[in-house]
Amino acid sequence: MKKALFIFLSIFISITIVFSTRSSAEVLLNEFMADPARDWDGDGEYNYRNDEWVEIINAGDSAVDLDGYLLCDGNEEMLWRYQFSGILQSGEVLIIFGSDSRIWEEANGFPIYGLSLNNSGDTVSLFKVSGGDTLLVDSVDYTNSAAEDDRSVGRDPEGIAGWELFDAYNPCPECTPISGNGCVPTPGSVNNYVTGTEETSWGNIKSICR
Ligand SMILES: [Ca+2]
Ligand SMILES: [Ca+2]
Ligand SMILES: [Ca+2]
Ligand SMILES: [Ca+2]
Repeated sequence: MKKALFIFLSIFISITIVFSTRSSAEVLLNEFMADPARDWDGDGEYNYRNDEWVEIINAGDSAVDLDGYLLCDGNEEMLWRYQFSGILQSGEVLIIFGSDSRIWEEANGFPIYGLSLNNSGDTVSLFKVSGGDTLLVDSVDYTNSAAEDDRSVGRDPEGIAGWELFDAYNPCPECTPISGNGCVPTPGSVNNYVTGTEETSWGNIKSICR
C-alpha cells in the first residue's frame, strides 16, 4: 500500500513539475539593434553585419532549455539566422551578435548573411521547433526610423508590454511608431533606463530618460 502511494505521489509530482515548468517558461525577444555604427561585438572592428545584435530574455520564473529556439528575420524563405542552445535561467538575458549568426550559418549550411536586420525595416522573430511543430514564440516589426545608427529597440524596462527606442546615441523622441526614450542600449544585460555619458548637452536627454 505504501509503495503504491509512493508511486502515485511520484507520478503526481513529476506531472506537476513538467506542467509548472511549461506554464511559466516564457522566452521572449528583449532588445535588438538593426543598424550598428560601432564595434558592438567587441572584436576590434566595426562591421555593419557582424555588429548587429538580438537579445532574448527568460521572463518566466524557471530555467528554460533553449534547444529548438531559432531566430529569423523577415526573409520569405524562412531561412534561420541562428539556433540557440544551452540553459537560460529565469530573468537572464542572452545576446547574439551578427558575428555569432554568421558562424552558425556557415557551420549549418545556411547562406551567410548574419542576422540580416534590414535598415529599411524588417521583422525579428523567435520560433521554437518542437517535434514536428514550428511555433512562433515572439515577433516584432520595425521601420527605418528604428534602424538608424546605434539605436536599439527594446522592451519597456518596467514591463514586458511595449517597445521603446533606446536612442541616447542618436536621439529621436518623435520617432514613430516606436519613440525614443533617451536611454542607452543595454546589450547583454536587462533593459534599464541608463542615460548617455556626459559628452554633449545631455540635459534634455536625461530629463526624458528615467
Ligand atoms: Ca542592418
Ligand atoms: Ca565588431
Ligand atoms: Ca532581412
Ligand atoms: Ca538589454
